[in-house]
Amino acid sequence: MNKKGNSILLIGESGVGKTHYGAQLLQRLMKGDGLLRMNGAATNLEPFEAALENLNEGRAADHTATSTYVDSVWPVSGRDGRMAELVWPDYGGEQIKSMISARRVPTSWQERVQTAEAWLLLIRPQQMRVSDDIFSRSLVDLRGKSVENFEIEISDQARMIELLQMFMFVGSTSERPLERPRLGVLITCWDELGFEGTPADALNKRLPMLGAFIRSNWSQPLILGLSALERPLNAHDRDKEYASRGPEEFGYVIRADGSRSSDLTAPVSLLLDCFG
Ligand SMILES: Nc1nc2c(ncn2[C@@H]2O[C@H](COP(=O)(O)OP(=O)(O)OP(=O)(O)O)[C@@H](O)[C@H]2O)c(=O)[nH]1
Ligand SMILES: [Mg+2]
Repeated sequence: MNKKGNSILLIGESGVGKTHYGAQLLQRLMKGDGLLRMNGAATNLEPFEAALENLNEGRAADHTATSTYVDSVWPVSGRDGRMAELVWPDYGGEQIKSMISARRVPTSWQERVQTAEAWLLLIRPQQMRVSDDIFSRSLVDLRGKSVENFEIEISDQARMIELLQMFMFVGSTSERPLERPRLGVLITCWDELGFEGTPADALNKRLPMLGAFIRSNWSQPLILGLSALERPLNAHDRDKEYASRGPEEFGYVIRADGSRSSDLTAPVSLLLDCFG
């Protein structure tokens, strides 16, 4: 068992669903009916247990404090009995935002980038702004606009690309297309997208520049959809049906071919080579 080999660098800005996925994943690992199951004592479960308490009552969990960074260590085994120690983090997503704006990767993050076996990028298209340009609006519509009215800022797609490039630099990845670290892209909150098709189609349609960047830099990116909750929950009002059926009855993954699976452990199992 090699810790270095099995840590996943979870990359996601605030509000993409890191904590809710972590909580649901932890519960599925404990239940043990998916591709991966918990096999031993896990540590540092507090952030996920707190989120699960809320989900059990049919409520959404809180936003994670900006400065938090917790590595939870989960001993897992696959169907064939192979074991691994999965390092699953929870952190305040603003850390990602500040790395992009400061163009600086703190030492603690440099180490995570360099030692991770795989990177898992969580993206929630509904919260990414896609600005108007000549591809989304005709020139006639854009012509009348005064330049002074525009606040010049880098688009959300470009920010994510910037971040990946910073991590690629820090991780000294020089060969192209990249095989290592493996890259997984999870399109989160799939239920709110209302998209029929494969996750790769969704990425290319909603965020074409980011999709093109990923395709041209990684040889085999794994692009999946995820709805950790299956429906929107509120932090204050209880969803009684959710509470009575239990959060374990909810949540799904959209596989690369567009089919749906209730096994929330599948993305991790597919990403980690030791289960491949
Ligand atoms: N509709 C829907 N909403 C979801 C899903 N997963 C999470 N959410 C909502 O998305 C919001 C953000 O989820 P979090 O898990 O707290 O996001 P986070 O990435 O941990 O954010 P920070 O802690 O701020 O970094 C919450 O209000 C959740 O209710 C989902 O599968 N479907
Ligand atoms: Mg969180």
